Order: sequence, then structure tokens, then C-alpha cells
Amino acid sequence: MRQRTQVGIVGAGPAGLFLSCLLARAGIDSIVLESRSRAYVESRIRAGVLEQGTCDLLTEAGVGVRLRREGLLHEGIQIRFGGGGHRIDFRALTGKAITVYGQHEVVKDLIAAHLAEGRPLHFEVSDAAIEGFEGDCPLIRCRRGGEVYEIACDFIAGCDGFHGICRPSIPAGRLTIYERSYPFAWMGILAEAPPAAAELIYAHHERGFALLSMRSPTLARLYVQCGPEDDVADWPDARVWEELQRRAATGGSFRVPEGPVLQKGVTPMRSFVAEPMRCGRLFLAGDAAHIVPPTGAKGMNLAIADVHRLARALAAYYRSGAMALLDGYSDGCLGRVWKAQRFSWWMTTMLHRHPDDSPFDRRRQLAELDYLTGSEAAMRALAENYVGLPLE
Ligand code: FAS
Ligand code: PHB
Repeated sequence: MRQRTQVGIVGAGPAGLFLSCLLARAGIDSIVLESRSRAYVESRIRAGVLEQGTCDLLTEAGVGVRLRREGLLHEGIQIRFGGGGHRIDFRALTGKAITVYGQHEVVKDLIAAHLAEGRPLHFEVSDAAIEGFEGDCPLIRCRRGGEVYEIACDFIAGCDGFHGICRPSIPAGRLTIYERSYPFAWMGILAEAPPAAAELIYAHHERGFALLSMRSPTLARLYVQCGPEDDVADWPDARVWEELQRRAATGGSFRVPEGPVLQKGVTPMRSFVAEPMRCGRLFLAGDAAHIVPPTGAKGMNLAIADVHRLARALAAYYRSGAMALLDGYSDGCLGRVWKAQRFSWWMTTMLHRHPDDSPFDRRRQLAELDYLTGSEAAMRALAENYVGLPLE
């Protein structure tokens, strides 16, 4: 079966779903293809922090009602080291705030709007492949319900994440890859326990990093730095809790509230950028083009910013045939991507324990944390990056 649309979208993560939503608001048709089931993508625990700009875009597009009602508005975070905590007051330093709201909740809201508006979204497709994007007739081919299904379109949006098929479909030599790996990862748990504090706590400790986050007043999302090759089996619940308690300790009565662990998984740490984010009529967005370590809470926010720019460029094209914004898409995104890469690398480097650090490096790292938490200028620099740099 072959169908025709204006924009064929591969991937129903935040990037693909929000792009389809924005295109619909501009009267542009799209079809979204997803390899996993609806239940899977709606239960996949990932991001948890939304920049103010991301919340505003979701609200403007009419998919922010539940976010506004159930999201947790945070006006700061705490940096903890040497047994002491230091609050970074986002509101005072930038006038802005962040919202804690699970990525899977954003995905649920986007899918609900998608289906309520009758826009085509096909789950559990297999063998997706793309072709013709260097010419004038892009085509997406896949199997749906065992049948070959083809989408002829004007443009393809590669929103299929880091392990998708769109980026690898770009001919060798057309992309420049920039990447950096880290000698650690995160062991993350979702636990039925009240949050450790009213705001997120980023803890630097000689035993390693820890992050105390949440999803709701009864669901805690907690991470500890672990070995890059560690497996869930290496981290029984008791070990995770013990490390959280030790790394977040303040020498006072502070304890991380414990509870049943509902989900546990390893988050790899990598920095990755593929340039350019376009090849002919194929446009990459989100994790398909770039990955940041989650320490700066930037991944999903970057994906949303990419498709905001792509939707505007496609709307200009369909309005007047103008290619200028489409031609400027990649460079426009990469400006923001590289600032988020720098911030995420800096937060990761500053807050994690590096196995090969010399005693000099250790003292320098503590001095950096001491400088950060004692300088309004330094705290403002962190705050303005964390709440999100202005969207162009
Ligand atoms: P996604 O990976 O979300 O979506 C791509 C979709 O494409 C998936 O549904 C996939 O199934 C589908 N797909 C793949 N191949 C396909 C194929 N061949 N055919 C059809 N479909 C295909 N970011 C933040 O901003 N804040 C955080 O706090 C944060 N925490 C994180 C914690 C963890 C544990 C992880 C893993 C990531 C975290 N991130 C965070 C980053 C994360 O949110 C990503 O940046 C975000 O998912 C990117 O969204 P997409 O680009 O839409 O890619
Ligand atoms: C999360 O809540 O999952 C989370 C929060 C902040 C981060 C990373 C993850 O930097």
C-alpha cells in the first residue's frame, strides 16, 4: 500500500510527535511511523525536566493542559558537596523556572492529541527504510501488519533517536561526527517514595555523583554514578540506597526516603553531534542528530527546540516556496546544540568523580564547586543555561 503526505516522520518520541502537532497547526499533513507499541512509548521512563521555553511551546500548541496541572514548577536546584548544600535560585537569577514532568507524560499528551485530531500514527511498524531524499521524491518503506507500506512525501523528518535508521541512511562522508564518551554511567531507579527534597539535588561526593529527582509527590527518580560497563545485576536495590544515602549525606539528619523500586536501568553517558542535520529533503531532529549526557537535563528540550525550528521552516516553504529557513535549519539548530553540549559536558565534568583524577584534579574540582556556589555571576551562568537559553 502506498500513501502520500507532505512530511513523513520516522519516530514517535517527543521530536516526531511534537513536529506532527506543530505541522498540523500550520495546516501541513504528516504521517508518523513508530517501531514500538503505544504502550511501550507511553511507559518508557526518560527525561524529567522541561525548560520554561519547552513548556511554553507545548502550551501554545494546545498540548500543555495536563503539564500545567500536574507538572511540578521548580524555581531552583541544589548543588551538594563537602557535606553542604547550596541552592541555585533560578527565579532570582533569571526570572525563569523549570517544570518537572515525565517525558512519557509529554508523549502520552502528544499521542492523545494526535489521535483525537485524527492524524495518522502507525505503531509497531518494522523494517523501516528511507530513500529518494537526495532527489525530489523521498519515500519511506516499512512493514505494517506484515504488509509493505510506503509513504511518498515531500520531506522526511528523521526523529527516530540515536539508534534509528535515518542518520545511518545518509551516505558515508556526508556527515561529520563529533563524540565524546565518559568513564562512567548512571544507575537510575524509579521508586515509590516521596521526593528527597522540594527541588532537585545534584550531589558531588568522593564516592561518585548522585542525583535526587522526582516524578510526583509519591514517585522519586534517583540516579547514582556507576561504572561505564555496570549492569543492573551489579546494583541490587540495597546497594543503590546505600550509595544514595552516603553520597547525599550532609552530616545532619538528612536521609533519602526509601521505598519499593519500580524500575531500574543504566543511562549511558555520551556526547554526540552529527553535522549537518540535513541531507537533501531529509531533516534530522533530536537524538537522531545529537546526544548530551543527562546531567544538564537538555536532551528532550533540544529535541523540542529542533522541531520548533523545523516546523517554522516547513511552514514558510509551504506558504511561499521559500527555502531560506529550510536551508538555515541545520546551522540554526547546531548553534543551540553546541551550547547545550558545552553546558552538559561542564555539568558532567564538574559533578562526577573521574576515576583517573590526580589529587590536584580533585582539589581543583572542589575549588570549582566552591567558586560556583560562592559567585552570583557563576550561578547565573548555570541558571540561564539550565532554565533554557532563549528560543530564536
Ligand atoms: P526518542 O529516542 O525519544 O524517540 C525516537 C523514537 O523513534 C522512539 O520511540 C523509537 O522507538 C523510534 N524509532 C527508532 N527507530 C525506529 C525505526 N527504525 N522505525 C520507526 N521508529 C523508530 N533529556 C532531558 O531533556 N531531560 C532529562 O532529564 C533527561 N533524562 C534522561 C534520562 C534517561 C534515562 C535517558 C535515556 C535520556 C534522558 N534524556 C533527558 C534524553 C532524552 O530525553 C532524549 O533526548 C529524548 O528522548 C529525545 O527525543 P527524540 O529525539 O524524540 O528521540
Ligand atoms: C530526571 O528527573 O530524570 C532527571 C532530572 C535532571 C537531570 C537528568 C534526569 O539532569
